[in-house]
Amino acid sequence: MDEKLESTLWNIQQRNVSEPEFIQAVKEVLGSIGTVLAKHPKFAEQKLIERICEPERQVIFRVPWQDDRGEVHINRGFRVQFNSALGPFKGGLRFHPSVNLSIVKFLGFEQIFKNALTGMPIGGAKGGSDFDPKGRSDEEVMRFCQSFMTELSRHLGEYTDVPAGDVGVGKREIGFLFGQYKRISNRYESGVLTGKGLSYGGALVRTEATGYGLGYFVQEMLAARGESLGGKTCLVSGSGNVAIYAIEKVMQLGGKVVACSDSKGVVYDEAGIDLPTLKRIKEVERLPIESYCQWRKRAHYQEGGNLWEIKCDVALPCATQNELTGKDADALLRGGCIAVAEGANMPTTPDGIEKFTKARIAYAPGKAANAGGVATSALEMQQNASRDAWSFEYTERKLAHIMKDIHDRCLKTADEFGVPGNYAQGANIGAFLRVADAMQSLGLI
Ligand code: NDP
Ligand code: 2IT
Repeated sequence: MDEKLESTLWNIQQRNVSEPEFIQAVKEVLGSIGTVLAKHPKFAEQKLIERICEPERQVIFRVPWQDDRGEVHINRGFRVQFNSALGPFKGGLRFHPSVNLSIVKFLGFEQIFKNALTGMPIGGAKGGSDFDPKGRSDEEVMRFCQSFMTELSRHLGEYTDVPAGDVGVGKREIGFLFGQYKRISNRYESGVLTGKGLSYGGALVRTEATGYGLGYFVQEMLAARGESLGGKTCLVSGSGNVAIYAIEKVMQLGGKVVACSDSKGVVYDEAGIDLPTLKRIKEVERLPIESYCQWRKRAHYQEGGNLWEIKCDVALPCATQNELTGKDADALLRGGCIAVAEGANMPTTPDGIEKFTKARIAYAPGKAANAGGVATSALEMQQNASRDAWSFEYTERKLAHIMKDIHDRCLKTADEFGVPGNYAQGANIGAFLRVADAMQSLGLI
């Protein structure tokens, strides 16, 4: 990083001292744009970096709710509306006990660039709460969502800010949130949330979109190196929405996924993960991954195990931030891994990324590889705006096309800026250019 950028980063660090994840995300992006600033000195003169790194608006609020026994709980709600130069704020909501301002800001910051890469008219945002839905009844989750939306509703709108799901927020939560928004606003404003159920304005393929999009991205990455997914052994961390549909698409494309995980442990199934079993456990019964082995006797479960020590050709981290460290990267490279694509947001630590880059394997950052989720959210918004509903096949074709486009744009930009084959830099530069151009055109915003 050049001296000027170093000093900009230092200032951003001083202004956000207790936000390590946010600083990590900023540092990663700034590390890519030195050459852009050299080509476009106006961006630096107009303090574009400083402006992009400061959210347009941040809301933090109290969320009181009562559990089934009548006990009162108070959680903290967040919405960071980071950048609306390209379109209404757009990005998911995360319900997990680890949620804090640093995590919401890193996710919102990444979302600006991810959304720019999709080529669609959506700005960047993220929100959530430190509420833990695990072990809570449907009624408790509903009361929490209603209380959360009672405040959040003031800040939303189909032309203002459009949330969706993320960790701990799926169809059930989106249903409760939409129901409360509808009551408060007295409007059937379908486009205010995405990831909705099919009976009330949801779109086909949105459930599968992030994982499917990741599968398509990996296919493109391998094809660019004269390889394919056929016969490749793959690892997918996590076992939530992104992981499940990444496994499904990788298998459809000929790969074999032998292991997945959750926050408690790792399951290894040499014959390949059995999807109906995984879906029943995780989507219907909401059980820990350990129970997979009750149905698949030949599978092994290791509590607290490390997925990345299993030998593979392709690794897809789909759980959470910083889940794949430098040491894990060493283990993967030793095992012969040739491609890593991120389904989660920022799952690889900076030293992990450095190792993959040095080894010159194919490495795709989340903001490119997992953009299929938000891109399909934008397709849901299109359907809502035109009161239309597209078929699964038509929508999936659009998703595949979008992922190929993102892939090709990353490589083309990397070539143009003298870092051939570097998806991380190609993604950062391509996205930054789009956002910076829009911000410049809109005056001092
Ligand atoms: P889910 O809640 O459906 O699943 C999350 C999975 O990751 C679970 O297996 C969970 O295990 C595991 N996990 C979550 N937090 C942790 C943690 N702190 N430590 C270890 N394991 C953890 O979420 P999603 O599948 O939707 O999201 C997964 C990742 O993908 C996140 O990084 C998210 O930001 C990203 N993403 C999601 C998109 C979407 O459309 N949903 C779009 C793009 C990116 P357990 O059940 O034990 O907690
Ligand atoms: O990280 C992400 O891109 C998401 N959680 C999906 C956001 C969205 O608005 O669909």
